[in-house]
Amino acid sequence: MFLEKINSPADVKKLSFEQLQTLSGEIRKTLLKKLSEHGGHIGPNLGMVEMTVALHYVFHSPTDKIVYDVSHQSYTHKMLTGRKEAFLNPAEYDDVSGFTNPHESQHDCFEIGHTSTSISLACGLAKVRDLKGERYNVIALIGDGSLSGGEAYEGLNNAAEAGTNMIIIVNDNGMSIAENHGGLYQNLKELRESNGTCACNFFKAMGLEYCYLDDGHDIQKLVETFQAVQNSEKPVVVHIHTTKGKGFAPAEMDKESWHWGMPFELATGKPKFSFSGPSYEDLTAEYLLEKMKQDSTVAAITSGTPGVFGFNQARRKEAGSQFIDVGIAEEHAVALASGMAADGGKPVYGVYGTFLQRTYDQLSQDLCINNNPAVLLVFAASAYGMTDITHLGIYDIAMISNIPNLVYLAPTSKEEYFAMLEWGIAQQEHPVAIRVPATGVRESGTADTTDYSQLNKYQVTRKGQDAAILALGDFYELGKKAADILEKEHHIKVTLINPKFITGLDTDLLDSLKANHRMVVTLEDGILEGGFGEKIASYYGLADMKVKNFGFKKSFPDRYVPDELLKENGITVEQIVKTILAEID
Ligand SMILES: Cc1ncc(C[n+]2csc(CCOP(=O)(O)OP(=O)(O)O)c2C)c(N)n1
Repeated sequence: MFLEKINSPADVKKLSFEQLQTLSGEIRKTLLKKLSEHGGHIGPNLGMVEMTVALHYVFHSPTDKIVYDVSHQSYTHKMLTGRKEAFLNPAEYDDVSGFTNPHESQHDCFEIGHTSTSISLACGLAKVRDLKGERYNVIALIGDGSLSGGEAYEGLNNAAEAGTNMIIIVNDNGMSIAENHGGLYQNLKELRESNGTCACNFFKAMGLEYCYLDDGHDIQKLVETFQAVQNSEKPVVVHIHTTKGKGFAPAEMDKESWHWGMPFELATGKPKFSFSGPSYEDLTAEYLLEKMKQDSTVAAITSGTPGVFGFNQARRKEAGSQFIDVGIAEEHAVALASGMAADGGKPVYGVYGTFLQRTYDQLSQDLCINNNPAVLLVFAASAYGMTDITHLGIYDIAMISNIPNLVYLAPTSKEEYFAMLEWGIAQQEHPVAIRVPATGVRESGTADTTDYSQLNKYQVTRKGQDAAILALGDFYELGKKAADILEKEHHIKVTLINPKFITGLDTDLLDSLKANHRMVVTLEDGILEGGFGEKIASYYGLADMKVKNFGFKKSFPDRYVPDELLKENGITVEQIVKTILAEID
């Protein structure tokens, strides 16, 4: 096996074209074995095998710098840069992350997981190289889907003016996670169909040099293409056509489902684990489809992740023009929602908390200053969401809840979630965001008849004394468990509160607690700094009330086990009980 002998890119350079082809076959087989046992980004990596081999054959990493966009497609790069054992040896599978990671290797430039940033990052590397008077190649590798993000355009615009070495490889497999959307993709299609020769050329119009390669799996052609642009003195776009999922029939046939996946049977493609039971994704899509039928102004918006709220291909078709995929353009999605809501539309934007991070200004400026009644559904905003350092879901409360006018709601059950969503869509007063529970669908069994237009009214679910637990959203169950233990094992009845409103204080209730409570405990599934609990603590500042905030300390945990992260941060039922007992016993 050639792969077993590859310890660095220098070993790739020793091989003949035929051997490089054999190596590619070995890599694809190795990828498939690991992916089938471990899960990961399947289609993107299968499509990048030959291109990565050719990149390392031609360029001289780490002197030449390769910046992978999202970097979810960097598995072959890892194999060729000293990390093959993490793919060949199951015991070492978890030794590498799913994204580029400078802590793992000097061949990885950045720790990255969000899209559309590679050209900007590469512009930075190229600029400092030039300022220092050094010479090497800077390469940004970006997928066609990721070109739909605003930062990619900003990067192209800047690169065009740089007038210096920068190689922008566009890996065009004709897909984002789902199908691409937007005007750019018509031009990419024309370019593919004309072998890169059509008169209308987006990249040339931006002032960039351009070349095209139709078969991104032909090693020799890839090598020749890269050699032609190596050491270019100008920014150049190398547009390469590849097949997402290349070499694995199920992934080639259903590219959307195979973008990322859990372990599967190699022979059949059948998933090894199946999840049954209700999910907020499916429930949300079904609910919205119903709403769309009743009201033609209801529209669901996604920024390149339709699955976030259950819009699979069939549901997208059913929704028709009431489903809008703007591409991977979160900033635009928020502003679009604001625009629709400004004139009587009822937009519902479904988004992962981690990706919403890039929209702070659109939330603040376009949406909230204008106080337009759009609805945002924030998914995986939880320590139980995605656990990679690049995809954390614990910053949203601090980010969103400090923007005026926005009403951010934290349901604790299915009934509450849909009551909030129903109200959010119907009302015309506020921008509303809902933090969709990330720990599974819990039914309370009781209809939620709350009038959410009465803002900031917390719900007391158990009346007690001495201590009150304010348990927000997903962490309500944790508070309830602590209250149960205190009652059953220690015969102490504490007050339990479901705040529901993240963005505002129920000052009447907080004041009333002063009468017979000495301490307030807050629980939130997010960072403490700037979060919900701090606002409660600050409100009680001068009062005779102790406040203990449970939440996560501000940090960038990586590939953590959620329950362990809770434990490290002292967020266990035992810890909560202990804290309360210490203060009131
Ligand atoms: C800001 C942001 N939004 C959404 C995502 C989720 N996401 C990961 S990869 C991807 C599609 C990327 O498509 P493309 O660049 O064409 O790469 P491919 O996977 O097709 O190789 C999306 C939407 C993300 N990583 N970052």
